[in-house]
Amino acid sequence: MKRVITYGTFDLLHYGHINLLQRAKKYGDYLIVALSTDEFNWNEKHKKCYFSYEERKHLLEAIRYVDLVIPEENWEQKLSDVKEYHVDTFVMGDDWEGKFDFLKEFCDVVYLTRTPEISTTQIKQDLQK
Ligand code: C2G
Repeated sequence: MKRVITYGTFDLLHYGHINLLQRAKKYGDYLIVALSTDEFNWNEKHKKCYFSYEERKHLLEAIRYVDLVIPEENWEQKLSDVKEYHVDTFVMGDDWEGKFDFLKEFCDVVYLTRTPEISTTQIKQDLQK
């Protein structure tokens, strides 16, 4: 079984996220999503989520490409996650290009193109018009 992992906040969930998850799943048979906790988002990413961790987890678990959702609690857990979950491929959007190349000695590292023209920031701005 080929295992894939990706990380993110996924709030507000949109088709750019779905595109990423759909393409990430193609690299294996089992896709793990490490979902940023509310605390991690607030303290480290300075993001205030609209949906709570549990609500975002519920949404992700309903997506056919996702097999497991685990909490992302800090920036440093990626290597231990790769080892603990026997990950073959680490996937992120290319806005993170190069940032996780240190994992290359432990697994494949793939950066996928972001879906243009959609972001949570854009959604919030459009809703205020
Ligand atoms: N994404 C995408 N296209 C978009 C928006 C997002 O492909 N239009 C991808 C991002 O590149 C990322 C994933 O969807 O791979 C999740 O995006 P975010 O929830 O914004 O995640 P981020 O805040 O980048 O957190 O430790 C890594 C971080 O947790 C990543």
